[in-house]
Amino acid sequence: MDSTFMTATAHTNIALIKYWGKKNAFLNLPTTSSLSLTLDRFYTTTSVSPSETSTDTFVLNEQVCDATRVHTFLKILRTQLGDFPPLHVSSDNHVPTSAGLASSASAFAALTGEVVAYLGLDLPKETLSRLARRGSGSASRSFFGHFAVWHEGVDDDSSFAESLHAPDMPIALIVAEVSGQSKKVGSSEGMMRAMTSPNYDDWVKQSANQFDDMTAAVANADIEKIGAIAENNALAMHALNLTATRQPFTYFTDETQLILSLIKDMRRQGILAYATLDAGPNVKIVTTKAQAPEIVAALHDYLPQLKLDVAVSGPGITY
Ligand code: 2P0
Repeated sequence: MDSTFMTATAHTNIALIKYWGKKNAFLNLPTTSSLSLTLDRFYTTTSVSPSETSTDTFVLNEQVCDATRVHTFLKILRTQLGDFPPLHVSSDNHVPTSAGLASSASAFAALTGEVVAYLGLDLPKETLSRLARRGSGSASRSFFGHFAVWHEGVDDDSSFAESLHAPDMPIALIVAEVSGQSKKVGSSEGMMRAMTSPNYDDWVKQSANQFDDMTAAVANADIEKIGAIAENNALAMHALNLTATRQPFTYFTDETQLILSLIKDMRRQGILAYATLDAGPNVKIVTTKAQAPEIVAALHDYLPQLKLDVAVSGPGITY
């Protein structure tokens, strides 16, 4: 074990082509491949050391937690990496829990990278992504800077993420924090309900086409096209929630709808602004670094209480 690897830092990511459904819940194999942008502003730092007790212990933002998901995940890592003694895990989330950004992506990526480094193992990021996937699907994409793809795969070995090796581009993502409330339907539950929509199979097919179109748009650094495809993909995902045959639901609030219509108005005025939404009511706006201040100002005029953050492309995991 190499205790000189003290801390791993992983950034969160926003899916531009979404993961919204599992074909194998035990292995966390998704029904679609997904594609994401890693963000600079939001990240998790994690360090591990030997536990002072006979069990794994976990401290998050300096508070002791009984995080079942972390304990379960450490058991999975022991089956995959070989047994290791109980660990003390200390994490700090620099992802405001109220920002509507999945802290589970950066959290499980940082934890995976840190444990593997602590054990003195040198594994490629693709292998780390496979391991992290078992903790939280979106974590598989958080090892890579800029753009990443997670290939759905057909089994544990073939479902992993890798860098998209995209050109640099002046893309920005504005996070509009609509609600500080915790999610009313968790992601795993939301996905299960969405899969009962009669439109689900069509969405899977459409997503595969959009994945190819998005890959081309990213290679061409075509931010307008990236935004347009991302918005379409996200709205189709949220339509599945509404049309679920078992417990249909929506994450949207009136304020979400208002922001979506303001974004449309901005587009009519020639501003590059497209929305994407995850498992909550907050809206993330794909735009350019140059146009972000104008969009922030316009939203602030309409909704002075709305909390707005501008993020740009972030790095992969660091130690
Ligand atoms: C995504 N989301 O691709 C999608 C879009 C939210 C909406 O991945 O069940 O916390 O732990 O694998 O990764 C959020 O779900 O779900 C998510 P689990 P996760 O980013």
